[in-house]
Amino acid sequence: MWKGILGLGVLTAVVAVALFRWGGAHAGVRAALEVAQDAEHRFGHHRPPTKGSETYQYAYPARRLPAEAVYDPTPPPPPPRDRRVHEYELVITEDVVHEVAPGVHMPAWAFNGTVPGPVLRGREGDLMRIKLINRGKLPHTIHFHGIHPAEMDGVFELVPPGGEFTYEFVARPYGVFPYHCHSMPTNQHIHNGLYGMMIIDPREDRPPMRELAMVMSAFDLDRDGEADFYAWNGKAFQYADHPIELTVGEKVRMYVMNIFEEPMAPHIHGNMFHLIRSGTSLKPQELTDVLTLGIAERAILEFQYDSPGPYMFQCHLTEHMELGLMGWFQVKPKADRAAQPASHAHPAAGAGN
Ligand SMILES: [Cu+2]
Repeated sequence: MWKGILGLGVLTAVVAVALFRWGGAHAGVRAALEVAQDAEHRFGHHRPPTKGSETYQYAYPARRLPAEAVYDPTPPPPPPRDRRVHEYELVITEDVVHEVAPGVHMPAWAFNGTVPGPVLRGREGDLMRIKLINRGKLPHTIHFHGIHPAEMDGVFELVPPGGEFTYEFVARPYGVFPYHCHSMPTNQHIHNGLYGMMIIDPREDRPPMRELAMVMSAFDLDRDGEADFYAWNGKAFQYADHPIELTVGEKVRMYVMNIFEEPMAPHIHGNMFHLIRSGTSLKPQELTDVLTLGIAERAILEFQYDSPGPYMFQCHLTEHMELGLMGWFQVKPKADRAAQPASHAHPAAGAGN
């Protein structure tokens, strides 16, 4: 009987302790809630607006960039292997009206009229011959990253207004490289839009994939030292307005580059990518879903989606994302693609491409 009384006592004590603890925890939660409610009450109406939101707030889908204004993310294909010289002409103008976000225009300086400039492509060991024509009012240059002689470095040899200069160098090594103006003040020349991506392929092509070239940058419209818009390929939200269509199982190779003076963190949703830093290797170094790129850093991301639907790709710095550095991959089921030629016969189908 004593055992029974003792057991009941122990049980009562355990229940009492548990009840006390539960009550204590509950009181703790209540206290925390009260603090939070108090803070909400005192500061809730005085939260600072998201930076840049007075200039522009994205409201999908009320405002859209016209389809024809979207920067085509498809780079030129790898050049034929028997073409040993890769020639480009880049014309700088300073009076380009650049639609940096739907309905928001800014005066830009541009290579061939677009921000970023065109993607240049060559092959390791081949000659790159790039003619710069300066149609602006200021001296400009082109500085390429990669290995080349000092006189082709595009820093000291300013090209005057109305002038021309042809840069020649043997493309090496293979990888992904920025090119940009290097006139002083350089941050102004770059920030105004004078930058682009150069892809140098290895002698043996990488495995064929759907390719995307994506430059990350930002725009400070009111010149207060804070960027107002961040963008993939020069236009905030353009791939949100016009998602990039992919297909389930389609292998994708995305070349990414950061040309702004803040870190960028490219991130794809619902997936992982094989990472090749700087594009200077044939083998991925890592499987991940986010990467930090310092200024002028770049990489190749390779991935494929296994299930259909919309997936965001963004800069993981939330302010960058909210001010434009986001977009969507619209991943279609495989069947869509297979069914298309039969159900929507295209006039050009069978024309040899
Ligand atoms: Cu310049």
